[in-house]
Formats: sequence, structure tokens, C-alpha cells
Amino acid sequence: MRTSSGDVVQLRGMWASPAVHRVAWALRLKGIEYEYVEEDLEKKSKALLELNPITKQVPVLVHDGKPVLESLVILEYIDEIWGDRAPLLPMKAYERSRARFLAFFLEDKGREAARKLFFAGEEDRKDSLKAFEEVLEVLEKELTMKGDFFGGHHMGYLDLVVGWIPFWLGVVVEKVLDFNLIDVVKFPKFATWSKNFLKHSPGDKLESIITLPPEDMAIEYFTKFRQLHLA
Ligand SMILES: N[C@@H](CCC(=O)N[C@@H](CS)C(=O)NCC(=O)O)C(=O)O
Repeated sequence: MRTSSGDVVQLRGMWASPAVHRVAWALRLKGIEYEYVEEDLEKKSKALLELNPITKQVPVLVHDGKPVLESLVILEYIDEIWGDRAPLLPMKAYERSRARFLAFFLEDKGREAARKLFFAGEEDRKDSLKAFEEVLEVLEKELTMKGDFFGGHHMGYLDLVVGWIPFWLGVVVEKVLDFNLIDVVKFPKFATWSKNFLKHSPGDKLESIITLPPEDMAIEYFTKFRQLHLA
């Protein structure tokens, strides 16, 4: 799809993928029009394999025919290309480095801890939860609550990076496992941030930015995904 500034922007993804929604959020936050193409990850399209022959994963952002890969790299690319609209990364170099470090930490430790927690049996759940809570502690300390978001009053890079936790863990995984993952008493600031991130009642400006999969479909999908993995 050609944007008003003449760029052709396409996002190739899969409806249940948090990494894909993260990119959609960045495009929507900046008001960039894009075409969305759903991929079948069981039967990857020729286009996906040509655009991303290395990891063969989504999301893929295709900008003027060129593929941009890896959701965090894509966020930075979007921020550089459309730098005049709703900046994602902080202005100051030091703060930018801190945001990138936290993103790296979350992708590395946070995803791994969440994965273990998701696939753990009830007997191992306590240890997995402890590892995940160490990640939440870091995020809790990072929230200054000088505004609704990590960077203050505006949604930015870190919000988009952390944004999979409230829905994919706080709603879907909690329901799939029937287990409370985010303790509001231990992590009050994170719980408030999560609520702010997800609050998109009709008419709220976040409604058009924070796309989410339908809850029932996501619960069914991740329940099956877990069963298949454990079988
Ligand atoms: N680190 C990647 C992760 C992307 C990822 O895990 N994509 C999954 C969907 S959530 C995928 O394409 N899976 C299919 C496969 O691995 O073959 C990113 O952030 O872009």
C-alpha cells in the first residue's frame, strides 16, 4: 500500500504473533498506512521464503520492495524512516542505549522465562515463575510513573517492546494455565502500566493503535500450541 508520502509499506505476519503486532503498533502509532498480509506458518508462502530466506519468520516489513527483518530492528527502522512522526526511541543517546539494553534483556531473559513458564508442569511452575518475576522486577523499577508509559507521557519504543506481556501473558497464558502470573501486589506499577497499555475502550485513541488478536481465538490457539509441544 502506498502511503500519502509515496512509500509502499506491507507487513507480513501471523495473527497470533506478538512480534507482528508490535510492528503493527509502531506503524499505527506513527500513522503510517500499510497493507497487512497474513502468512500461513505451516505452509510458508514463496514470497515469505524469498523475503526472509534466513530465519523464514514473521514479521517482515516490506518497504518499497525491500524486506526489513526482526521486530526490534523493524521498530528502529520505522523510527528512522518516519522520524518526524511520534518518535519511538528517546532523544538522548544515553537514554536510547538504556531502552535498547532493556529491550535486549527482555527478548533474551524475558522470552525464555515466559517460554519455560508456559511449558512447565505444575511441579516446575514455582521455579519458572521466579525467573519470570526477576524480569518483572527490572521492569517495575524502570517505571517512574511520571506518565502512563515507560518514557513518560508518550507511548514509545519500550512500551511496544514490553507490550506483549499484558495480553499474551496477563490474559492468554493466565487463562490457558489457569494461574495468576502478574502479581498486582508485588508489581503495582507494572500492573498499572499494563492496564494503561490495554485500555482501549471504544473511542480511546489507543483503540486504533494497539491491535490484539481476538481473546477466544488466542486462548484456543495457545492451548493447542502448548498441548502439541508437550505431546
Ligand atoms: N525474534 C523474532 C521472532 C519472530 C518469531 O518468533 N516469529 C514466529 C511467529 S511469533 C515465526 O515466524 N515462527 C515460524 C517459524 O519459526 O518457522 C522477531 O522478534 O521478529
